[in-house]
Amino acid sequence: MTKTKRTQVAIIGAGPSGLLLGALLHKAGVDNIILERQSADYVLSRIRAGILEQVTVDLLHEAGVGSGVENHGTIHHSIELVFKNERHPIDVTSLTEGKVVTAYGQTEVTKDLMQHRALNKLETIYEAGEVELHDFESQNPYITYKIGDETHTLYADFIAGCDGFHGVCRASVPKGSIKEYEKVYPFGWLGILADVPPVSPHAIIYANSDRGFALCSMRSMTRSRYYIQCAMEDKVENWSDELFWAELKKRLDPELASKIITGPSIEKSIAPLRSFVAEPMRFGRLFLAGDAAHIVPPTGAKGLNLAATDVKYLSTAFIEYYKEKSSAGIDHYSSRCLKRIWRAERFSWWLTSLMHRFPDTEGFGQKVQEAELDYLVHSKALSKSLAENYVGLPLDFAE
Ligand code: RFL
Ligand code: PHB
Repeated sequence: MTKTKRTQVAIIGAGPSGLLLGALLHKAGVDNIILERQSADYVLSRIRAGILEQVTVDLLHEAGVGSGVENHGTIHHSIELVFKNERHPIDVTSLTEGKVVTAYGQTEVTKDLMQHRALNKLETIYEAGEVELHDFESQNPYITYKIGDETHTLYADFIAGCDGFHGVCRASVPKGSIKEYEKVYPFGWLGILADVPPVSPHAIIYANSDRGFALCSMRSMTRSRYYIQCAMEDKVENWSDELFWAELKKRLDPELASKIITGPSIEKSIAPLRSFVAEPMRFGRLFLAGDAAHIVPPTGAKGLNLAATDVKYLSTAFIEYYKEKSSAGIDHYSSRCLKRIWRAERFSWWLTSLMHRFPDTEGFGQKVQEAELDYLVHSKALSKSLAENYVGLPLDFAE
């Protein structure tokens, strides 16, 4: 038997993009249903982002889910760069006239948004299989999906593709209608999460060393997140906790290395590094948002923040459509987002290129990186450029 439902905006994907879009639309009285392939527990088990720009924190407040980040987030006023075995603080706040970033995990953001959805009795259909999009170039798009063996149909005015890089939405667009730009980096990040105090609770540390990149981050005062650059084909099984901690310490300056508190990992995973943009982000009544449309390498912490600004523009466009009967926001959605996305793509590519060891440049590449880092920490102009991109360019920057 086929079961049918109807909503104003059908959202595919219950990651941060889909959940935040759902919350912003609900606040404005726009009806929405989320279809998610995985279970809620699985979505929460993926350990990803940790650093939120002020724009993202403001959006969480706007959506009515700001109390978690307000009460449990940690404000960062600076970052530190390590190279040639020395630490160099960059005072981000003074370089940006008062701006900060907040350390607060994507897992917590997702949990807060899920709780808000449950509290407001908003429908999220988890474990929806074989999601297929139909007729999104027409006025009457719909989605079919399976729950167990049963096929269901969801009719909607619009479909929001918030289903990440490997989702079904971008893949449903005819090849001739979409252009994809991609760069795959020849290494990955091996990350671990451990219940130990962070070595640097008030600044993320980005380290360039001749053994490769390392990053010291945190989730709270008792939970740390560390990453090291690894070979693309490396496997988690090759890295015991002991090996990981030893390698991390070798990539930091000796004083910092001596302060690292080690402990058993509670999660360990390898992420590939990629830059990717799909253009445009609208196809009739289908709109892509977040990782479904673009990927940045995690250096610079832009992925989740970009997803949040896509969703801000998309929710505003839909709300304008329903409240003011205007399709101006919808028509400008793609070009508005892409301007900001390419700026973040540039920044993430630049910081990735500056901080990692590339197999084809060997000693020369390392020396050039060190010269640029030396220039960066001694030049107010370059430090300011790093700082203003790190905290996030304003939403109306050069619009
Ligand atoms: P997500 O989080 O991938 O969610 C997409 C959801 O869609 C579901 N889905 C489907 N549902 C129904 N039908 C289908 N056919 C479906 N196919 C997929 C998936 O199950 C999933 O639940 O995308 P979204 O919402 O756009 O969010 C994007 C962010 O997750 C991502 O950009 C960030 O995690 C990137 N990122 C970081 N971003 C930051 O802003 N700051 C950071 O500090 C930061 N650190 C990181 C990161 C990403 C990392 N990895 C693992 C790539 C650190 C790492 C290591
Ligand atoms: C993280 O905490 O996971 C994190 C922080 C900064 C980055 C990337 C990831 O640039």
